[in-house]
Amino acid sequence: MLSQDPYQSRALISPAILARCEPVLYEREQCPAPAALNAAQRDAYRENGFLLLPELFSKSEVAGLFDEMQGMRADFAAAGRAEVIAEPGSGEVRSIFDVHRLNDLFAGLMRDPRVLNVAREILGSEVYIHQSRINYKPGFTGKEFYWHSDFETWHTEDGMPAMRALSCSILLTDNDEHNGPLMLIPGSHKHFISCAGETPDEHYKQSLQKQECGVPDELLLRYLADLGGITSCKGRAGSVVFFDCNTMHGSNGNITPYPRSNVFFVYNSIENQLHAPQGGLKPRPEFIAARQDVAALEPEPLEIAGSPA
Ligand code: 6CS
Ligand code: FE
Repeated sequence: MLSQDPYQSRALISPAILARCEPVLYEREQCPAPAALNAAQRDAYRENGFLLLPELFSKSEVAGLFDEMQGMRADFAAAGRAEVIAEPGSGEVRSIFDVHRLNDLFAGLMRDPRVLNVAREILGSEVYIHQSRINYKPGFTGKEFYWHSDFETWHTEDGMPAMRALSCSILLTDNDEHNGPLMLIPGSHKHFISCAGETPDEHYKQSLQKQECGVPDELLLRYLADLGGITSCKGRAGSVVFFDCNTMHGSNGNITPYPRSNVFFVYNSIENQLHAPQGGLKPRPEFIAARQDVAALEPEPLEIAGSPA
């Protein structure tokens, strides 16, 4: 029976490439926030599916965020909390989820107008946080994040209806060509790659360490890369990468001595709140996919003790 779902995945016999149904970026008239991007930046985001804003946050702001991130890693790893995901093998901290609810400084960061108003403009609506996390990618032991579309997971496993969400990655350390920067495929956001395979129960317990289900077929990935190439998002700490929920991305392992640590806020349109997951899957935990206390975020400038406003 043909499904009404335009983004059916992990249900068909073979992988497929499907059309995107939603706009990438909404018209400025729909935007509730003051204009945050110029015309060239809007065009680049619409065309590529991502945009790098260099050094949006100052060195002193980044120093405060970096110290907070280090403190969280020590405290949370010791406490054995579910939000902490360990690297396979070494047991080093790979990610901490839900940082916008677990830490006041990161709660303030996701409301800062320098990032919140960009999300409101691109998504053309009020927004809330679907998911937040720090990916530590520690030196020597930081493992890769294999190629994937976040939306393929968020639609299939979280019931996110439409492509009206984006990730904001704030670099807390320098991301250079050696230590595993985010790699994105320009233009890939325009095509939905339907994946083969079936979602295992409690898949997140494995996928957040090493994703093997819900990853693109190699031939289709090659097709997207031949079309758009591969861009490594390198930048100094304090820089910010905004990328569409469906832009194909991944990152290599980090064997350099230098960590590649980024905090990610996933802004979802308030019009795009989660439904039930596809195929009767059990909803993922609240720390991975927010369903409770959803409310439009109000911009509030970040205040970090000791750093000039
Ligand atoms: O499953 C998720 O929601 C997470 N997995 C990946 C590989 N990227 C997005 C998100 O952090
Ligand atoms: Fe991702």
